Amino acid sequence: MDDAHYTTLRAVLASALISVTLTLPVSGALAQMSDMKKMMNDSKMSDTKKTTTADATGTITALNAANHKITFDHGPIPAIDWPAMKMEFAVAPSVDLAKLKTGDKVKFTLSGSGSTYTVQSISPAP
Ligand SMILES: [Cu+2]
Repeated sequence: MDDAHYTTLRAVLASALISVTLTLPVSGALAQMSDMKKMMNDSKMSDTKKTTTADATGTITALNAANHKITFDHGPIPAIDWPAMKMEFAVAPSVDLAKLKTGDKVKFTLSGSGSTYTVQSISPAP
């Protein structure tokens, strides 16, 4: 083998080595990223698909008519695995907030998914 061929062979080997060392980690990272994207898409899709409805009881602690929101001090909601807490909800347009007042004890229905639930109905608690 003359010098020129040897040099060419070394250059080919070196570039092959470099491309192997560079390609492996990059393609590995890309595969991980696409896996993560797939997982994120899957969880997003299942979140939007899976709408849960739950009944609850609570006391109205605040009414926000301008934004059509209501705050309940509500009891545990086993259907969606929630402990008792005080929190604000968006209220469906069909619900008339004008009939309600702070301090009212009510039953209400939620529907939604993940941590985003909307109040679908409100009625006086017995
Ligand atoms: Cu809550």
